[in-house]
Parts: sequence; C-alpha cells; structure tokens
Amino acid sequence: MTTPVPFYQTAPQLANQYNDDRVLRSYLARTLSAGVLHQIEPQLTEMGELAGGPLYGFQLDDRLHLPVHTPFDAWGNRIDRVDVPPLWRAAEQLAARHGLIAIPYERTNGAWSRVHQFALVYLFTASTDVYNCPLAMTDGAARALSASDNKTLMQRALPHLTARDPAQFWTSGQWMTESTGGSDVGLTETMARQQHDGSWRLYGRKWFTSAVTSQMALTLARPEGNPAGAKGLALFYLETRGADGRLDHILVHRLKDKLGTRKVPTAELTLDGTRAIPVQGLHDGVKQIAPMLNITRTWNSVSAVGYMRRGIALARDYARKRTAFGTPLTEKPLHLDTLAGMQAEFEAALHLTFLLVELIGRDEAGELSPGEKDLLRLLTPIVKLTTAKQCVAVVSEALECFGGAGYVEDTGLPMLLRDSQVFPIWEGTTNVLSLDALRVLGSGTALEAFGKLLRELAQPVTEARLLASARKAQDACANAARWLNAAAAQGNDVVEAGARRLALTLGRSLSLALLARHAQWALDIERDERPLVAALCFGRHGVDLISGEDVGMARSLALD
Ligand code: MFK
Repeated sequence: MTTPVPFYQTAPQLANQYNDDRVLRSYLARTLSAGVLHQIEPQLTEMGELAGGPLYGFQLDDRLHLPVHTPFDAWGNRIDRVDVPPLWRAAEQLAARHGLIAIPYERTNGAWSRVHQFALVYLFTASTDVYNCPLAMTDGAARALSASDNKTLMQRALPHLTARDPAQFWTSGQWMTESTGGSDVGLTETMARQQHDGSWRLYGRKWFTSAVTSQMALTLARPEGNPAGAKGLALFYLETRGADGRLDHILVHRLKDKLGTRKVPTAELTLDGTRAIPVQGLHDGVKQIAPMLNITRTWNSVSAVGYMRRGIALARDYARKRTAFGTPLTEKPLHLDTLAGMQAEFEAALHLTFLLVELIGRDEAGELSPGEKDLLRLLTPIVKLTTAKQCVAVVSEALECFGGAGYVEDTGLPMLLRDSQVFPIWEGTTNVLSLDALRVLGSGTALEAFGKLLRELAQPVTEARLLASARKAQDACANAARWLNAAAAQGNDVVEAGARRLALTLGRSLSLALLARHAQWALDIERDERPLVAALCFGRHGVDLISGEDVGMARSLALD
C-alpha cells in the first residue's frame, strides 16, 4: 500500500511590483510627459523588482528580528545602544542610494519631482517593515528647515538629510508626543533653558520618539517663562550625539511594545540638558512644525496605498493558486466580487493620494494659486484620514482572502494588518484630522476650490456611466456644504459631531471624481474598461456619508 502524498499549498508570490501595477502605470502614463516617464521608468522598474523579489524574501526571513535596546555596557556604564534589524539596515542604504529623500530637493523634474519620489516610496514601503517612518520624518524635517529662515541649520542638516551617499545620509526624528498627549501638542511639558553663553538645553520626557536611532530630531519645547499653550512652544533642532559619539544627555528608558510597526525603535526618553538650537524664534513652534506634519501625513497616505496594493497583490496571486470546492478561487463569483471591491478602494486611494502629491510638487515649484494653496491645506488631512481607514479595511479583507493562513504569523500576512493599523493613529488620528479639516473649511476658500475642482474633473468625462459618477461626486459635495451651513447655525457641537462624516464625504467624493476622470482617459487612450469598473464599484460602496445624527442621542449612547 502506498502512502498518500499530503497536499502542500503553493505560497503566494509577488511579481515585479512596478511592471505588475496597472493602476500606477496608467496614472503615470496620463500625468507625466513622455520625457519624464522615460527618464524615471528604469528606476521604478528596478524598485519594483526589488520590492517584489529580494526585499520581499528578506522581509519574510527577517520577520522575527526586532530592535534591541541595551541600556548598560558590561561595566555598568549607561550606553543606551539601540540596534536595528538587518532589513532596516539594508533599507537605509537603499533609501539613500535611490534618492527617496533627495529627489524632491534635487527637483530634476521640477513640479513632477514629488510624483517621481512618491511613486518610488509607494513601491518601496510595503517591503521594508515601516522604514517609511524615519524616512517620512526625514523628509518632513528637510521641508520644515527649508521653510524656516535658519540658513545655518539648513547648511548643516540639509546636505545630510538629502544625501544619496549612505555614509553621509542622516535620518531625523520628530519628537513631539509627550505623555500629556499626542494630539494636544500645546500641553508639551519639555522646557528649554537658556545658558549663560546664550545656547539652549532641553529638559523633559518624550513619550513616543521615532526613531531614536536618527542622527537629529526636530522637537517642541517651552522656553522658560513662555506662556502655556501652542503659541508658547518653540521648535528646536538637536543632534542626538555629541562629538564623542555618545547620546547628548538623552536617556532611553525603553522601546515601546507596540501592536505593529515593531521594527521601528520607538522610544520613551528623557532629555536631561540636551543641547538644542531654536529653528526660528522662541514662539509658534506648532506652526513651525506644521510643514513637517503635512509631509509626514502625505507619507502616511502613500504608505497606506502601498499596503493596500501589497495585500491585494498577494490575495490575487493566491486566488490563482488556491482551489476550493472543485475550482480555483479565481472562478468563484463571490471571491471575485470581494477582490474587485478591494481593488476599487485601492484605485480610488491611489488617485486621491497622487493628486495631493501633485499639489505638493506644484507648491514647491511655486505654481499654486492662493485658492489651490487652500485646497492643498484642506486635502492633506482629508487624504490622510480617508486612505488610512481604507487601508485597514482592505488589508483586513486581504487576510480574510487567505482564510486561516491569513491569521498565521509565518505567512507574513498578520504583520501587514498590524502595521496598517498605525496609519489612522499616528500623525493625527481620524478625529483630530477631521477637526483640522473643519478648521481649514472655516477660513479661506477651500470648500469653494474643492467644488471647482470637482467640476473641472468632470469636464473631460463623456461616457454616460462616468458622467453619472461625476454627478454623484458633485451631489455629495453639495450636500456636505449644505449640511455644514445648517449645522453651523445649530452650534459648534453639531458641527464637531459631524466632522468625520464631513471629511470622509469630501475624501470619497473627490476620489470618485478622480476615478471617473481617469476612467474616461483610460477608455479613450488605453482602450481599458477596468478603471470604469473601478469607478462604478467605488461609487456603489457609498460616497455621501452625511447624516443628521443627534448630538444628545449620541452622548447618551456613547456613555452608557
Ligand atoms: C512608528 C511608531 C508608531 C507608534 C505608534 C503611534 C503612536 C502615536 C505617535 C504619535 O504621537 S505621532 C504624532 C501625532 N500627533 C500629531 O500629528 C499632532 C496632532 N494634532 C494636531 O494636528 C493639532 O491639530 C495641532 C497640534 C497641529 C494643533 O493644535 P493646537 O494646539 O490647537 O494649535 P492650533 O492653534 O490649531 O495651530 C497652531 C498654528 O499652527 C495655527 O496657525 P496660526 O497661529 O497662524 O493661527 C494653525 O493654523 C497652524 N497649523 C496647525 N496645523 C497645521 C497648521 N498649519 C499648516 N498645516 C497644518 N497641518
């Protein structure tokens, strides 16, 4: 009698993540000139090959390696050494060599340099276990320093932050969060004390610092004698190590034990006389760190789209390899319907995010009108909060596409969901960003510019079903504007309670308008109907989330 051969399921695999990405390729083909696309495509192909091949394999092999904090050496000296895992060491080298920070500061492709950078980041991010975190902070710091008038700090730090030579490359931390709050930053307790020689030293405890291995950080502190609140804070630049290579009066208490982003050495630390330099004056630190926040929020959006794409790529490959009830999953109508729904959300998120990226690039090239600047300010929180929520839902669905295997650690799949869950939390939660969007809507012309954009996006659309999609987007926006007016008349509580529904309605209506515009182009130029299907599918998921919830009823339901 022969022993039956047991069944072994073939694992999912990734192809070249650029070549295999119809949506990114089609977006780039529509937006970039042939010259720019021709110039950057070899870099995208190379990054796509790395991300789907060697880096993906490395990531699976490196899965169990975590950063290690060694507080003392063998002789009891305080050293606070933090070692990061091999994948992170490789990611740092790759990031510098591929110019992931340098590209938008070199501006080789003018206003399109941000699209170039973020297309590479999008491919890189899901294979490098949240190395996007220090990179986002680094880009944000470079941006905040560039926006300041501190020429000395710019000359000191920018060449390192934007270096392509890994030996010269620095990353930056953003040390903002204290135990008083990650959102209400005005409560910062860290104090800045001026020395007799005019220099400054910082004293206080930072509760979430990513990543403590960076060479420099931007941080908030209150100069002694300054008033409470955000205005009394100043933005400081510090280098983590002195000339002797030792941490500069910084004590690392422990690394955070987090749900995800486990390779990021997020530390709790005390600044006990750390030397620091005010970036620009001794007030308005929150306002000065805002350019950094806006860049890190954009990295968050791009990374969320990258994680959605990774979940879908793996689930799609698996569907081709997995058989159940007699046929492959690719022949199951319900499974296909599920994958299509995930794909529609991803396509929407990609077009929404890259619109934001285009605006940043044009802003840096000095091309934005005042109305477009208001629009950029509004879209930054809206795109971040919309894509972060989509990412958690899509990646969770991707795990479910694998059944039990999606719940088993050594497939590498659970890590995707844990890491995705950070996107709605860090760099401003969904609610804090909804309130930020509300603040922008209350001043300036952002909503007007938003409505105008939706109308402009509809102009090239001629296909009947896409015209209906474009109208649906405009109707949702008009309903949101009507609700905002009516709610304002009822008081602040009513407006605040509806802020998330308002922000998501704007995010989803703009996504639908972008999908419709792109789908028309794809029909006309690429003879491809899939973007049209994505637009219709996304529209069916719901765009207008406005509802007249009662504040009093919500209070009683929430608290009992
Ligand atoms: C890898 C490890 C992961 C670990 C897990 C994650 C754990 C969490 C880690 C974190 O904590 S990440 C950091 C998360 N925190 C944030 O992102 C901050 C969230 N809070 C906000 O965004 C608040 O809206 C903000 C602190 C910015 C404002 O609070 P305030 O104190 O009410 O200040 P205000 O008056 O709104 O803003 C001050 C000035 O800055 C204003 O300008 P004016 O003085 O001229 O009026 C604002 O207009 C301006 N401003 C604020 N946000 C801006 C901005 N300007 C441009 N862009 C913005 N985004």
